[in-house]
Amino acid sequence: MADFENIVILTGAGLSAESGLGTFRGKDGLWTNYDLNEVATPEGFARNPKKVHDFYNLRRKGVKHAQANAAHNALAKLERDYLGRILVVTQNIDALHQKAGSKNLRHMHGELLKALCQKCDNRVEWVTDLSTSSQCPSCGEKGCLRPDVVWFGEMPYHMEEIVTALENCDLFISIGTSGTVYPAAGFVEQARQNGAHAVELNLEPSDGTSSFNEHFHGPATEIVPKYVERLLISV
Ligand code: BJW
Repeated sequence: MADFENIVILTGAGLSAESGLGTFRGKDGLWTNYDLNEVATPEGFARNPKKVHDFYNLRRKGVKHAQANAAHNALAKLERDYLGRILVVTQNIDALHQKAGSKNLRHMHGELLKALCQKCDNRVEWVTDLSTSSQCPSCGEKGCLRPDVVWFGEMPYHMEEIVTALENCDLFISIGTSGTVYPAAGFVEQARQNGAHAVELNLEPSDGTSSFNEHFHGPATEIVPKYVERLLISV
């Protein structure tokens, strides 16, 4: 019998930082170099779709070539070897959890290697550049595709399922996220209200650090494999 039966793991940009993908906040963060109102809101996209496509086309190239790191691999191993149920909820739009082998995974902020058609609502795999004249493979309409990512003011994906998982988990682990963006920033409180033990694994204390029962600070590639080993030994 495992110590914890239902584990929810929330991941953020810090998990992929050591795979060469940038984080959002802080000195070298994406939001230091780009205005999020211009590139990460539906209003910004309506004003200047080319600018938004250029921003995501550049990041798509990086994501296509990035490799999973020791932290992604450790989480995939946990899912394979742990006796309890593991759900990974990621805010990241990269594909590194899949590359590492995670299966029970929800992308709450969408996926960069997919496009969403604003005409027919279908999602399609998309690994090349998007432009204002790209054609939807589902409905054939031109100029209606956008990156399949969740911008500010939009409802994140899978919320019903995530809230149910938070209500039922007995361990909540947050990895590599600053805890500044809602609703993800509120997950720790939701989990704790239902009795879960909460653990923060991050380079530094996050904005919501006082909500957690335990903290481990350091690079994800060091602290995540160690914490996973601890969980696996306790089985
Ligand atoms: C390492 C490391 C290493 C570094 N090892 N660690 C006022 C109050 C409350 C809410 C709102 C408000 N005003 C507006 C809102 C809502 C808004 C919001 O939260 N705004 C805040 C800024 C205040 N939220 C929304 O609009 C969301 N939708 C919504 O709320 O819908 C309504 C709703 C109602 C009720 C229920 C449910 C919904 C949508 C948010 C969409 C966010 N989109 C983005 C862009 C996605 C596409 C893209 O990638 O471009 O998502 S923004 C960006 O931030 C991205 C990320 O997923 C998200 C979180 O960032 P993350 O992952 O935490 O990264 P960082 O950079 O912030 O932190 C990295 C951390 O890692 C740091 O702590 C480092 O120290 C650490 N680190 N290297 C370990 N090696």
